[in-house]
Amino acid sequence: MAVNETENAADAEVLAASRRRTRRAFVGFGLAAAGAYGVRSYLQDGPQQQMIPGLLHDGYGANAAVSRTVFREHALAPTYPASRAEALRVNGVVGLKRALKPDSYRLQMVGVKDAPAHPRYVPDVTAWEYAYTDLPPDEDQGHDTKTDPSKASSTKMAPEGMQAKAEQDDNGTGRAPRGQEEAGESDSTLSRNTPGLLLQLEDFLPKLPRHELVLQFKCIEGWSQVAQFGGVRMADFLDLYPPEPIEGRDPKYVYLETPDGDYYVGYDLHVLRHPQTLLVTELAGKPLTQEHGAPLRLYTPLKYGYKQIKRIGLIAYTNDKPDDYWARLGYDWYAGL
Ligand SMILES: Nc1nc2c(c(=O)[nH]1)N[C@H]1C(S)=C(S)[C@@H](COP(=O)(O)O)O[C@H]1N2
Ligand SMILES: [Mo]
Repeated sequence: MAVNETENAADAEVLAASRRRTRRAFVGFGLAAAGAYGVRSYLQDGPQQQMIPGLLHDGYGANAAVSRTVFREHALAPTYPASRAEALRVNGVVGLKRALKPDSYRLQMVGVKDAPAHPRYVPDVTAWEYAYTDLPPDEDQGHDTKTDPSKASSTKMAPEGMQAKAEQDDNGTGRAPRGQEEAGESDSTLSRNTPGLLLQLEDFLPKLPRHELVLQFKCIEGWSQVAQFGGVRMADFLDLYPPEPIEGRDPKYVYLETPDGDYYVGYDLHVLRHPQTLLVTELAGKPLTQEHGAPLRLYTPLKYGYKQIKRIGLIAYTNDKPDDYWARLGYDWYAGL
């Protein structure tokens, strides 16, 4: 495939640059060298030499300095031939427990430069109401009375109590409460009357080059799979909607959240600008399913699975280190590989 070939050429170039950089980094950061070696060989030796996830995690997973030094915007994770791609398992459905009605999808964007001049500007992005169905739209919604609710797929319905609670208790904000799962409400969730853009997929997908990447997906629980992701580069998307500078500079972070606010992650802006960080719309050449994060999820080979947020409802630039679902539950915020 043409895109892949171009990408491989680009990969070779960037890899060469990253080797030079990494060598320089070793001179400057002698202390980090022991830790960086493993990451470096994983990056450069590619698929033949695969790291054991547990080892990566224990050794350097929590070391933000190493992950910043080695990755920056330049080093690339190995890519694989499409024939190596596996059927990615579904893991984690926080924020996905009801099926989103595709027509009601909007991407909230906050902190964008000159937002008020944009045709998709709204004075309060939080006022947008997402609509849900009990069944994924690709499933038969006929009256099948034989369906055993205890065997229902996790996309079908929130537990009854949860939904009832969501309707009553809106804290006077006029919208459903956020953070209905184990980690609770995010400290970074938007307050009412936050202005920004309300984007539809058609606003940006046709404007951005598409990319297919076959990369390794690693969950901190110890499993990894090679999967084929299709979508657009996050870097290209962010260039289309650049940040309003804060004190003359780019903001440091980006906060992302599911439409219901139940799952959320924080990223360093430079990680999202990495050329292999994708806004994913397809998995294994097919549109994402709801459980894999339709219509839009994130994938970056720089981070563990728990940073790969599915069903993105909000992308917000910020200078405050954003809250993060699994960081609240004790995992490392950086989750670096
Ligand atoms: N919205 C949302 N995104 C999520 C999660 C989740 O529970 N909810 N789980 C994360 C974890 S821990 C992993 S390993 C990956 C799994 O992605 P997959 O189900 O597409 O394999 O999604 C990540 N993104
Ligand atoms: Mo995970």
